[in-house]
Amino acid sequence: MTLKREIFQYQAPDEPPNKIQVLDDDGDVVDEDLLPDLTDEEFVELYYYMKLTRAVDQRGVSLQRQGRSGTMASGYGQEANCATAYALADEDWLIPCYREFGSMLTRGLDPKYMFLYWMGKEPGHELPEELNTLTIPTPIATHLPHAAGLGMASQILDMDDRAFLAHFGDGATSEGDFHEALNFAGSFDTPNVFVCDNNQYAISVPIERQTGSATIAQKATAYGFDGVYVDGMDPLAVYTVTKEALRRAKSPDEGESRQSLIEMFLYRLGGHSTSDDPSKYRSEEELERWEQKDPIARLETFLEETDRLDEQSKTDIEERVEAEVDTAVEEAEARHQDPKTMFENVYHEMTPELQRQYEELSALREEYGDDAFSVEWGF
Ligand SMILES: Cc1ncc(C[n+]2csc(CCOP(=O)(O)OP(=O)(O)O)c2C)c(N)n1
Repeated sequence: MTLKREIFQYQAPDEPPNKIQVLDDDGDVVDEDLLPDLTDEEFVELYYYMKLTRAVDQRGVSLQRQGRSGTMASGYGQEANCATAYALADEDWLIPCYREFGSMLTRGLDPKYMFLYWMGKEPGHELPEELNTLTIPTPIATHLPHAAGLGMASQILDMDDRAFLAHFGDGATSEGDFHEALNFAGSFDTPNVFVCDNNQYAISVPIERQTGSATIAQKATAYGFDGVYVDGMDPLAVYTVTKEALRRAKSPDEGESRQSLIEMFLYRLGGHSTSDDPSKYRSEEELERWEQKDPIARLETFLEETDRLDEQSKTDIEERVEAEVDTAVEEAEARHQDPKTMFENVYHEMTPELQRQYEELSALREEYGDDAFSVEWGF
């Protein structure tokens, strides 16, 4: 049977909308209107944080390969998340995810916390309170209801001068927690900015198997707020859209939603984690295509072409970053963590099964020394 008139009013777009972009793949400005309003020093500072993030990332992978650290999820290629944190005010809150640790470093977190975290040492979770930054969650999307809850708490406490920005991957959008958080934020009108780092894969599952929507950004409509689709490997575009989303979160104009869903469309240039071999599910050609969009190279070209960065300052930043990473690794390695704590800190009292596991590990350590627990695990 065919109906006499069309009753479906909402139709899925066939094509993704245009991506918001300030820099093209070569680092040339393509949209002057959206160029961030930053000082020369601030532009270079953002670049410094991105370089620091990559250096921490590379060292993290190297330490894991040497058996000096556990599994880590590399953020190689995703360093433009530094730009979301760079747009935050001190009183705002960052609710990060494991791959977006660049945003945490940009918030002022000492890189030693990242190494402690990857080494499985507990202080890696005990972040300085004044950074208004939650610790890294491992379960996918569980931090999103926390972000919405923080937004609601700020309303109850009449703290309407702050926003709550959360990062998550495309895979997270298939979790109930994602829908619950965005639904909650839209219906309670909380000051939230949700940032999906859509790197197009959840481990080996491609984005086509994650959603039938043309974009993640368009999902915002269903929760009653606005979405924006941005080139996630263009740090200047990411900064501009985040700044705007934060303004709306704190004081939306008539007709604007307080919440935003930002989709950073990008690519992870490394593996899912140090346990992953992406060549099993991605082609060499695809990787090479996305390597041309490297966010650090693009910002670097922009800074050089606009006389904000020269060879000397580039070398200075590289040396500074290397020294900071050396110190951070040294401090993290020096921190002793008794493996017993992983059994002790689960429940108030160790259950009989945990007690049994603890005794087994103790016996192995007795026999083999600390090699007994240097095993590789994946997530
Ligand atoms: C609730 C839950 N289910 C499954 C996993 C296993 N897991 C770890 S990372 C990951 C993929 C997540 O993909 P995405 O959200 O796109 O983020 P990305 O890793 O690509 O940054 C999965 C399924 C988990 N950590 N938590």
